[in-house]
Amino acid sequence: MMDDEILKLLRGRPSSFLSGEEISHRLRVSRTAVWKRIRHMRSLGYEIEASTRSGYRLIQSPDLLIPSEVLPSLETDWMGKTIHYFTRLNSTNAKAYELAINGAEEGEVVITESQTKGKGRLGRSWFSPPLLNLYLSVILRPPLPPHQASLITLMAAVATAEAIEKCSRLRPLIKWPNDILLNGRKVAGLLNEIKSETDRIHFVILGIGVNINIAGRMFPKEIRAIATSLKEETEGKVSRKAFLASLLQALEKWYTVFLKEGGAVILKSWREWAQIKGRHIKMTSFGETIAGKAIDVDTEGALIIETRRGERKRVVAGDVQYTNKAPIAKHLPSPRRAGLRAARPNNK
Ligand code: BT5
Repeated sequence: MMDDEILKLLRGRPSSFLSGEEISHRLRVSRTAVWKRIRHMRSLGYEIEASTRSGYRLIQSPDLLIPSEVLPSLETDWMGKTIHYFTRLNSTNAKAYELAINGAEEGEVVITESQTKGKGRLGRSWFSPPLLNLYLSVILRPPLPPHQASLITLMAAVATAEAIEKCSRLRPLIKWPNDILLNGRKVAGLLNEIKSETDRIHFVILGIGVNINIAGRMFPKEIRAIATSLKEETEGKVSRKAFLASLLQALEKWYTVFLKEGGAVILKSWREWAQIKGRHIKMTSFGETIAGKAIDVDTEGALIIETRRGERKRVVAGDVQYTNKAPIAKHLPSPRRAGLRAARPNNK
């Protein structure tokens, strides 16, 4: 990608100008093409000084998720080492699926600055405005049978919760199966899609959306009361780059643990983040409404509910609503938060 290459050249000369002629020569494109890309990068928030005599100089980079911004701070061994970056896409999951069908490898990721058709589960949509949040899809090729695929969803939820805790110093709650809540509101959602045959997974697309720097008032009316962002909860801007690096690191760690040690370790951690045992819940699953007490998740990640009549039901998909209060979540010490926002209980 030309923008990336131009930035690499400019970064190599942090304190002096690089002439348009030299850039065009090195990249084998016209000087007009270089100028057009510089203009485009400025519109994305790059501060680039331009002088007719001396050329270009990079003054400051915005918090963009382009590979040359992200890769230097990424400490993973393989996860996210290839980033397919787009300023706009219909959906990162759709793009990653297409790439995986065409042979993309495990650990390749798709990132975009905005989605025009961000997907939620069951045909729902994911609100994905430009440049504020994270929209990510990871390609995985686990050597597992398809019935273990939902454990990958739980694994991804654990990794996302861990990255959120690290960057916000707040304790998120996982809501079965794939919502991550901060103070009772949804800060992230996961949508995993799988291609498999009877006894083998071909690939899993882990789709993760995290609200990072969006202000609460920018959410559409319908979700304003149920959605939140890291910025809203911590009252400070969060670096998307740093968050992405933490998330990819956590995903690599938990996926490796899962493949080496099996699902039990994932379930143990998931249970700690979800605190679901004993919660009273109401849910709809394939048109059926079920109310009762959550007993646990089983070894395949399905939710076991005991109805009021004492009947046990096993649910593999659906939307959970809690009807009693959550245990008080532990907050990590954060002086700013303790002073300003301690009043809102984590009660959804
Ligand atoms: C999810 O679905 O929570 C999965 C969301 C996955 C989004 C990522 S972004 C990268 C990747 N590429 C994609 O195309 N998708 C994935 P679900 O549980 O069905 O929740 C969807 C519901 O959450 C909607 O019906 C709204 O009520 C609400 N919602 C929509 N956008 C939201 C947002 N930005 N923040 C919080 N809630 C939202």
